[in-house]
Amino acid sequence: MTARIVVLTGAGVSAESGIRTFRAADGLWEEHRIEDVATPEGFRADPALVHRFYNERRRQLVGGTVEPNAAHLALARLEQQHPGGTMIVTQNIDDLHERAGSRNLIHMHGELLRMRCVACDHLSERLTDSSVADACAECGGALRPHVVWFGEMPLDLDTIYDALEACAVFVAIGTSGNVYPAAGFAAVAAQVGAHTIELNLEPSEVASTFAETRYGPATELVPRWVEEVLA
Ligand code: BJW
Ligand code: ZN
Repeated sequence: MTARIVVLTGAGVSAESGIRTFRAADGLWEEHRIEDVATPEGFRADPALVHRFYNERRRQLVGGTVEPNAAHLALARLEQQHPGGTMIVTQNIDDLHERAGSRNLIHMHGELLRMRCVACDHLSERLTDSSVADACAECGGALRPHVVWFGEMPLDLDTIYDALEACAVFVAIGTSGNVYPAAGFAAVAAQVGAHTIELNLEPSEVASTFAETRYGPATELVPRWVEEVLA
């Protein structure tokens, strides 16, 4: 079924679960240079550093200290109960949407709990620390986190643009609008006549491209908006 509601989520949807965002004053980019940990060049220069950066974040997911919050749960309920179809496109590499029950889900920037072979692209599940010594089970090649770094192509873009071009409602939740192509999705949806809504703690960089904006914590705004849609 074509998804008539497309939901784009960013780090803000997981913030209240205890996962740090990128660009806040206490965000991940305050402690790490983007060039070092989120580019293919950074990985080539110091793969051990990049493995450590993602290991720390993976431990948070696997250790059971973070749980889906009311926003993730409301979005899963929307998918189950909205007859028109819902697709979630998340920029997040955590697994909180699937743990909340969402199934029609695209991880456009990859997944922290998977590794990818640099030689043959084979994907494998990873729940423990990774290192430069790890080798692909298929071909013996080196493994890297299955995440999309700057300068790399985001995943499943054809499916995402098909959904954007057919949607009636586009909602962006907890994303700062700094990173493209995701920051341009609202403009694409508006172009085809969709109603566009931004739900965020504060106006994003692309707030002016939305028809409707609401500001506050995701755990309050998202359940309220889902109630309205399902009413
Ligand atoms: C709350 C809240 C609460 C807090 N409740 N809200 C010039 C123009 C246009 C594009 C480019 C350009 N120069 C370069 C580019 C392309 C580049 C790009 O966009 N660069 C910009 C910096 C300008 N993009 C790319 O390279 C992408 N690929 C691409 O374009 O491919 C095409 C191509 C490739 C090659 C050749 C030719 C074409 C790839 C981008 C990959 C991004 N990867 C990362 C890391 C992933 C792995 C990891 O997690 O480590 O993805 S970067 C990081 O940013 C991560 C995130 O998914 C992404 C977005 O961040 P997000 O989610 O918005 O988080 P924050 O922290 O920024 O914001 C949080 C928000 O939440 C805030 O607004 C808060 O207010 C809010 N919030 N608490 C509600 N409780
Ligand atoms: Zn391989």
